[in-house]
Amino acid sequence: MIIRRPPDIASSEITPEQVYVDRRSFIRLAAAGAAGAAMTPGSLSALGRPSRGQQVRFEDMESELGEPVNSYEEITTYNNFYEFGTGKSDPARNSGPFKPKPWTVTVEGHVAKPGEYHLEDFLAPYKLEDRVYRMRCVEAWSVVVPWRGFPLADLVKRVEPTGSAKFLELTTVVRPDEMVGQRYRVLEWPYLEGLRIDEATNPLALLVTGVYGRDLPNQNGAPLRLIVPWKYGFKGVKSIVKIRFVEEMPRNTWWAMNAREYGFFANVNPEVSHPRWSQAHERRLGELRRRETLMFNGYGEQVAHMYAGMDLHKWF
Ligand SMILES: Nc1nc2c(c(=O)[nH]1)N[C@H]1C(S)=C(S)[C@@H](COP(=O)(O)O)O[C@H]1N2
Ligand SMILES: [Mo]
Repeated sequence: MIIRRPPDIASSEITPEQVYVDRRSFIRLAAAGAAGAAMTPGSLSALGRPSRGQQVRFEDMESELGEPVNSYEEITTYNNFYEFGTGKSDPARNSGPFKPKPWTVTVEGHVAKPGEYHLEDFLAPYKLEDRVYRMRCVEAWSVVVPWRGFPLADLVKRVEPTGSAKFLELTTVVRPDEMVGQRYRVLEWPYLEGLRIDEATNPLALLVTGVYGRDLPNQNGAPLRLIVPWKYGFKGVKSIVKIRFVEEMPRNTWWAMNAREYGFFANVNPEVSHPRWSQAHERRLGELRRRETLMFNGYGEQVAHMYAGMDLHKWF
């Protein structure tokens, strides 16, 4: 039997999605309704971007590379979230009983201002933005998503890391009663992920609370998840309960599981194959053709400098 929790907003309100677009948002209109269609890859030029106060439908947005967003349906029915099962449709099917409210987030470790917060208090200082990001899964599929969230950098700044804080470790909740996949040891629970502190403060790294202008559905990591668009999708840890500032590189889940196949950095790199398949191409959800995978998922301009001098074949 399929048990699904009703969404936060009635489905009658979902289409068309309206959003009050802010100038800081990394979103732009599709050529159809926009002023200019020519965009240089990766540029954040204002050309073709909506002006402040303009009402925009999420369906009409594009990524920086001019790719249309995937549908809400695609984004919320084809997921990886092993806490709810290993199949792509398992998270949507099995996450109904999960309760993302109330929620507590703990910030601890090498920071001047640690704390334990109700989610509402945790989020209060930050301004949410809508940003269209491409996501590339290590399994060679990709999806373009209008996420809603705020830069992880804003949080890092706020909690005042000490000199010993070299990495962040972010941890998913453990609730086998509500997360049927956690009753099996397919992975070590809790799922955890890590970023180096410079990666965590890169303006692209986003703490996400919503998609398509709505609260995250359970299958996408309600109520709080990470999105690091230049890295493989598994870095985007879902349903976060703890953010710890540490001195040592955290042993993230997939690396701990299989160090030969998954590394700590997990930067999207078409030149470094996974041991069992090439990473040179990808299939966008909703398309049949193969697309070429771009270095750093197309975000090189904003992130390549962080890895200058590193051997990316060794640090994959
Ligand atoms: N806690 C947790 N977070 C997770 C996963 C998971 O299994 N458990 N899967 C990861 C993988 S492999 C991917 S590709 C993305 C998928 O995010 P999406 O379902 O929103 O597209 O979530 C990541 N975050
Ligand atoms: Mo993934």
